[in-house]
Amino acid sequence: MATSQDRDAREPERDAKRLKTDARAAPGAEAARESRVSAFEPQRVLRDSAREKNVFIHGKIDDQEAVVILEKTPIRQDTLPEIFKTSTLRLEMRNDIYSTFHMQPPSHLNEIKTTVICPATEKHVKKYLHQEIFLIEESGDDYRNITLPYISSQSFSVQWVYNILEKKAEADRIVFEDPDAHVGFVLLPDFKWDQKQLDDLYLIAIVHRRDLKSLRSLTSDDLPLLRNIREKGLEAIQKQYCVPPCKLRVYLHYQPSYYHLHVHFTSLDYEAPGCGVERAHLLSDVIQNLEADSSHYRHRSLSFALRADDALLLRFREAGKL
Ligand code: M7G
Repeated sequence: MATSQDRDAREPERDAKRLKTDARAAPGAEAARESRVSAFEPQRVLRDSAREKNVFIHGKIDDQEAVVILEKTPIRQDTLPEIFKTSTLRLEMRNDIYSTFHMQPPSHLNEIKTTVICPATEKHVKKYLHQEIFLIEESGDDYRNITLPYISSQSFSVQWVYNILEKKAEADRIVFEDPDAHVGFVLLPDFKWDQKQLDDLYLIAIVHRRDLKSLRSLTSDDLPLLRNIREKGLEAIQKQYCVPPCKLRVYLHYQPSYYHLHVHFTSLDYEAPGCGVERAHLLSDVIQNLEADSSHYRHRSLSFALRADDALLLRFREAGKL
């Protein structure tokens, strides 16, 4: 049973939760109108998961290609009293000590997180389509000869990143900024996180420098930048959300989807998509590797998984590397 001391210790965390929740409350009708979600005409399900309780749908909004992602969000502890008090219940079955119900909470406790990408490119549609995956082992030379020419011509636009750095979008969501041109970055909630509970906390730190595409771009010259992100990012998250560094997984993706250097901060309790060993590189390991060898990421082989329909996979195949 929780003591009053336990409760006091948890209060800042709860306050952080509540604070964010209240700040994020927006008039639903207005938000829907802005993104024209109600005009979405679904055409096919790209992927769905009963376990993750999400579905990725390809369709159209006013004749424009669109991808819409629907996701049921975790149940917040601070809403439990209200859920039990205000929901309607219908008994499904009862047997001995066991019973199951259909519970219908009021609509504000029953939201579906909705992400809209419109206009969506063919690459977006492919990103979310369920596909067989293959592991690639990319040497430093493979990066320079195969991957770099490909990503220079084919990668997703990073306009959304520039909009954040230039405060043209999501400015009100920034949790912390170090404006320094060399070691500075912007820390804000990833759009996968609705900020309603800390269980699936997910923030990204986006560097101000525009010359760093990915892990492969890094040398020991970038250590001050990486150390700064680790130190100030962790400090800002502790301050804002009362989540200590030992509860966070801090990493870079290789390959990323967006080739502008950024670092992921996710709750250790949350198995974030892309936190597996074939994609996530812990920031602390990256720092140590660069401390030991400035050109570690220039030469070392890096493994990652690619989907069957990924054009980069085709290039590796054509080069006889698969
Ligand atoms: P990534 O490693 O390049 O690729 O990470 P991934 O999307 O395959 O993981 C980019 C991160 O930025 C992801 O965690 C995305 O969810 C997040 N992200 C992408 N977009 C387009 C936005 C956006 O517009 N705003 C915010 N806040 N996050 C985004």
